[in-house]
Amino acid sequence: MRTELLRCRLYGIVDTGYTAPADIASTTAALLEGGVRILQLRAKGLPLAQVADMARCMQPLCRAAGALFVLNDYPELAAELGADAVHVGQDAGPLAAVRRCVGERMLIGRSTHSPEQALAARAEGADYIGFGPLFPTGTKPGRAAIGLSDIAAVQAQLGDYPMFCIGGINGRSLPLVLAAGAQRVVIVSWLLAQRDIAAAARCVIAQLPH
Ligand code: TZP
Repeated sequence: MRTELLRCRLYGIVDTGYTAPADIASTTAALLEGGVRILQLRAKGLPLAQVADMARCMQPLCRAAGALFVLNDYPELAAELGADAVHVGQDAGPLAAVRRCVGERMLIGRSTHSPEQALAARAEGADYIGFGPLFPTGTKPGRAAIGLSDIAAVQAQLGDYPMFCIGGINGRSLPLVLAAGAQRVVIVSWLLAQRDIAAAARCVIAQLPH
């Protein structure tokens, strides 16, 4: 699973802030068709039973496409479902507790918002990190943008370790993010807003390092 993770350059998120429950399957399918190989369900503030239903809709589609399925925020549910990865924020407490909950096999991702948090997350045992938000974004309101200036130095310190730059990335800002040293990106709202999500994902992937 860790080898598959290393191959992932574009990380997609099906976020219920943008995708209606009825569209979960078609949006998932479009992202997978576009070549996304790691896909997260992010369902903030919804009842757990509904999150579980959505996860059960996405997970088999990801599996059939050979993509990693990531659940945001709910380690116990991720363990119950046998998700490939669980993604947690800074507020989730020590990663050792998350690891105990999900077992040795599952990947753990952690959101980080500074170089210090990025290095700490790896030291604590995260299999990958999100790093951002680079730009202000309505997907994470109230979280200050960290800009592009630390990307290259942090990625250099992390070597091959998967760091996914995130936050306000779109077709226009992507070249700036890549020029700043990003090797992997997460794009949420911009991708989900595209009329042809698969084509947009393909176009992004073609610009990323191979
Ligand atoms: N964590 C940091 S920024 C962000 C998350 C979940 C949201 C990114 O979404 P968008 O729509 O690509 O800015």
